[in-house]
Amino acid sequence: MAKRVADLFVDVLLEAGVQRIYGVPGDSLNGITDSIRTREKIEWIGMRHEEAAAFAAGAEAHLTGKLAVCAGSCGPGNLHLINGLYDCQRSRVPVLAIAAQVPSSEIGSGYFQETHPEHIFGQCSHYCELVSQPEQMPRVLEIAIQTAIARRGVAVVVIPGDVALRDAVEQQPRLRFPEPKPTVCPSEDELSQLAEVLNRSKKITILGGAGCAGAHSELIEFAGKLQAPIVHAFRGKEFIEYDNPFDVGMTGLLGFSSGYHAMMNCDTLLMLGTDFPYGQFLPKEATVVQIDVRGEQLGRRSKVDFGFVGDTKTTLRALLPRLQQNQYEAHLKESVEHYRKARQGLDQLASGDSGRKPIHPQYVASVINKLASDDAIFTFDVGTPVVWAARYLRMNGKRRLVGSLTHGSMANALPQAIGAQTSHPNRQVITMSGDGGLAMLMGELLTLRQHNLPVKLVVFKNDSLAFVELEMKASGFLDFATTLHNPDFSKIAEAAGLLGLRAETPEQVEPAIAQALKHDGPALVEVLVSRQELSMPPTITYEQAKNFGLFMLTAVLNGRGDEIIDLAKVNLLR
Ligand SMILES: Cc1cc2nc3c(=O)[nH]c(=O)nc-3n(C[C@H](O)[C@H](O)[C@H](O)COP(=O)(O)OP(=O)(O)OC[C@H]3O[C@@H](n4cnc5c(N)ncnc54)[C@H](O)[C@@H]3O)c2cc1C
Ligand SMILES: Cc1ncc(C[n+]2csc(CCOP(=O)(O)OP(=O)(O)O)c2C)c(N)n1
Ligand SMILES: [Mg+2]
Repeated sequence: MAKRVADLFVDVLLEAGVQRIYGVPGDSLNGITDSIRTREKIEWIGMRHEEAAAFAAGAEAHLTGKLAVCAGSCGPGNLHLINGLYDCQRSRVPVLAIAAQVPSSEIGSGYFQETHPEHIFGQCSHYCELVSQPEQMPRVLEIAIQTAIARRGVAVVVIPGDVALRDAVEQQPRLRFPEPKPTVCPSEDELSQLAEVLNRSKKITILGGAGCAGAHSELIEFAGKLQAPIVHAFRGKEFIEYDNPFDVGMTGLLGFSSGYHAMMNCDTLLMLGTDFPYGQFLPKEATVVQIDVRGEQLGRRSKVDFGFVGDTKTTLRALLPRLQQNQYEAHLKESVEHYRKARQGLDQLASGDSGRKPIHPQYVASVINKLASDDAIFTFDVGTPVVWAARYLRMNGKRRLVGSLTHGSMANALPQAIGAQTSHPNRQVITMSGDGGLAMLMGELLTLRQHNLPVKLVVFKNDSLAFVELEMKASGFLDFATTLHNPDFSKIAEAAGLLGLRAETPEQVEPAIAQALKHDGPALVEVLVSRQELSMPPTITYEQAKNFGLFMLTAVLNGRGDEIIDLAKVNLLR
């Protein structure tokens, strides 16, 4: 039998090392799904919603660094991919989306289910092209894959069902898919300039992000030479926080006061591989030096006095021999001491021994952190679980974090856990799910059972969209539209074939989570946590809140009344 375009399509995916496709089938995808049916080395992972398929592929790509694939049928099928694909694109993970299209002869007629995926996905991809005739294959697919890998992001191939079923013209994939791994270093002149700036600074703070991945030892040596506290942006947490005597926590709305102060009190801020988006938390007066592998990132978030294109590891290696040992210790010492105190304060909030309801979510997070394995993969919903993950999950270089941190979409945790568990069958995968987030893509509980994925879900059940409620309060709005009338999620889990458990009091939390983690299969623990955990400090009036603006929100998120005073002082006494 002649090879069909769909077969050639799957040949190319195999050549690119793709092991699975997350998706929902449909008539227009039949050529491709039928070709996968006959292959041993590539698997179809059926999901219940295409958005979840895109999130799952994104998590796989984040964790492996390699291309992952999702697919949707024509019209509504691939339209459902969009939110997950935006997340993948914003997080810079290599994902290929296969968007099937209506029959080629009908395009432009307003046919049943017709949409124009080239326009729809244009905004959330680096490459998005229609295969309108067999002669374009495999080239279009090969370019798509190479683009996703090289530019780290989304590529979309749109293919009408009938084109996939036609005879292939080319018979073999032509390309291999080299992943570019160049070392990028600033020039000799730039390195000298950089060394000169750093050598003459006393109070240096490093803000490191996800671009520091793989450069841990260089970063630590570098900070030691500069006596520089290291603040991390959230996506850098998993790569920076562990085995790090210079760590002073995160900054930003959810950050620690120590991270904030270390940035505000420095005279030179060195931004390394970060796209930390909140300009309000960047110092205005300090000299700002930024190093990023992408030139277009320089100066995006703050003024830069010196900007250099380089990858973190290569640049730091080249720079280290040019640096003198900074003799000024006070800035580092003060920042580390501040961090120790801030950490202590947060740990105190994570108590669960009162025996009284409601349960503090901080306690739940600290139990997850304590009981999780050394190489657990954590996913966490956008909502207050983001706060608890940032503050209570301790990294060690093996544990991994997956969130929707740049796109900031709800309902990410469960589908990302599916991608994590499918691609890492021997690792423990734990979600920190919001009750709002879980309900949004709850159908994916069925995917866990269907594919026997032993994901453990911990649901922070606060019967509200608590994060939004908090933002409303902090901005002086009356909270509205945030109450959730929830079912018993443990019973829903049971009905879906998972182990379902419930913790109503603090002493039930640890046994329930421990039991779920031991369970040989998927499990869900619903924990009834307090709704208004991060409440407004009572001594602050609305008028004051207005004046403090963002600082107020930070203090509220911190959950400790004393912090507002601290931040107010910094703000007002300048
Ligand atoms: C509800 C909510 C609240 C949040 N609150 C906070 C908060 O309080 N604090 C916070 O920090 N974040 C917070 N975030 C996350 C925030 O939105 C950003 O996603 C995050 O701060 C970005 O982290 P990053 O800079 O490490 O990663 P990215 O945004 O991914 O940036 C990485 C940078 O590194 C560069 N890079 C990549 N590889 C290399 C390399 N090898 N060498 C050099 N450069 C490289 C990239 O070009 C990019 O510029 C929140 C998110 C949500 C959803
Ligand atoms: C898809 C989507 N819709 C709406 C929002 C706005 N939003 C951010 S957090 C949040 C509440 C999340 O609620 P839940 O999952 O219950 O977590 P909680 O904050 O209550 O812990 C909402 C509605 C969003 N980020 N993404
Ligand atoms: Mg909630």
